[in-house]
Amino acid sequence: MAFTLPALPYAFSALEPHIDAMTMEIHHGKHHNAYVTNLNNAIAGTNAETMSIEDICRNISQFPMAVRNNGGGHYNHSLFWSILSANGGSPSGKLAAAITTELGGLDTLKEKMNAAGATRFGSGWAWLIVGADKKLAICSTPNQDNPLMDIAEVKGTPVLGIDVWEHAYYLKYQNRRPDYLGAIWNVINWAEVGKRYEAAL
Ligand code: MN3
Repeated sequence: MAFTLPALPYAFSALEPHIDAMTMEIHHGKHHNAYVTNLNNAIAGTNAETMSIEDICRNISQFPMAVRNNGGGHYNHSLFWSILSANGGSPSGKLAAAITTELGGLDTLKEKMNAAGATRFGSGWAWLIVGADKKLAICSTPNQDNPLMDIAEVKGTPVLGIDVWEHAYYLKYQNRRPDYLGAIWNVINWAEVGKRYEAAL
């Protein structure tokens, strides 16, 4: 059972002007597709072929680096496409309440995630997670690691992830990662983040 590239739930141009269509097309069709292909090659003939991508991540220390890099790449990007939307609205319900009580509000959440993304040296991800204590927390990971992985410094269930690899923003923002991080909040799918939050509780 091979992993497959999930279809984007919107057009490449849907997130304009915040994320440009060419970046989306290359990011999804080339970068994510390569992670899927390389993951399938890396797990061919191993017990990972029958595992979910989440379970592979949770046990990643048992696998070679190719599975860590490409399995993380597949999980991270599948989540990333789902938490973006042209009309993302704002946090509501239990998620909105937790953002207020556990993080000090949405503005603080954005500031902390932007700082986590901006200070991640090289390539990686900024994350909003639900920790083992069921509380929201913010962290970042290098490369294609994620907080599900047993090797992660800060562990938890990701509910929102922001890709800070240059391939996610360079065509439009060049070296200005903070500008990309500022703009992405216009296209966060808060209903999906809320759904992931409640599932993680
Ligand atoms: Mn990427």
